Amino acid sequence: MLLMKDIVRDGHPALRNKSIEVDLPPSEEDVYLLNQMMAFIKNSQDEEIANQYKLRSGVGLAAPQLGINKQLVVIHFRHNDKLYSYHLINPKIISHSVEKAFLSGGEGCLSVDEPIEGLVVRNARVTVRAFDINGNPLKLRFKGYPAIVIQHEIDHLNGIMFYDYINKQNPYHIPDQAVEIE
Ligand code: K3U
Ligand code: NI
Repeated sequence: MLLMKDIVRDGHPALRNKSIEVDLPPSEEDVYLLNQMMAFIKNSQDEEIANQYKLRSGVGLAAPQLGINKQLVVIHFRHNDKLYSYHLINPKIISHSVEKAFLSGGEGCLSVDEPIEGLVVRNARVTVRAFDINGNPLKLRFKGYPAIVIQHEIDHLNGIMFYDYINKQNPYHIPDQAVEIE
């Protein structure tokens, strides 16, 4: 079972490296890792388990956050009555909207222990190509909050942290026509 001690923190080189593509079909080792990552996220959302093991709650996890530079991501959350639960191999954003969006409360990260103030402006809609845990191709469209989450996770595969996007002069600067997500 993965625990918070397995999550590498800001400053670890794996969070700044570019991750390598995973061979398809995925190896047993990569399937095991994806399943462990999903179990961690589900456990982190279970109040009893999270309290028992002192897990911070998360909606997604990328392999670099375990110190492993492979293109593997899981997301698991409900939004507007729809379940977004995916094991993703080699996910890529293949197109995105011109419109931008940001979470009004900013973003957090399981690899960053302290809250960081400021707005993280991202694409409002993205289309992602990836492979599922069986090696089958997927094409997924995300908008609003799910689009923010998947961009945060794919950024981890490219060595990008959410705070890289925060405007240094004015952390709460809102670009023209960026949509606020509550
Ligand atoms: O956003 C978080 C959350 C947790 C429980 C309920 C609702 C929201 C926690 S932070 C989080 O899930 C990160 C996970 C990370 F760092 F491992 F990738 C993902 C994330 C946070 C905020 C915006 C987008 C993505
Ligand atoms: Ni993160």
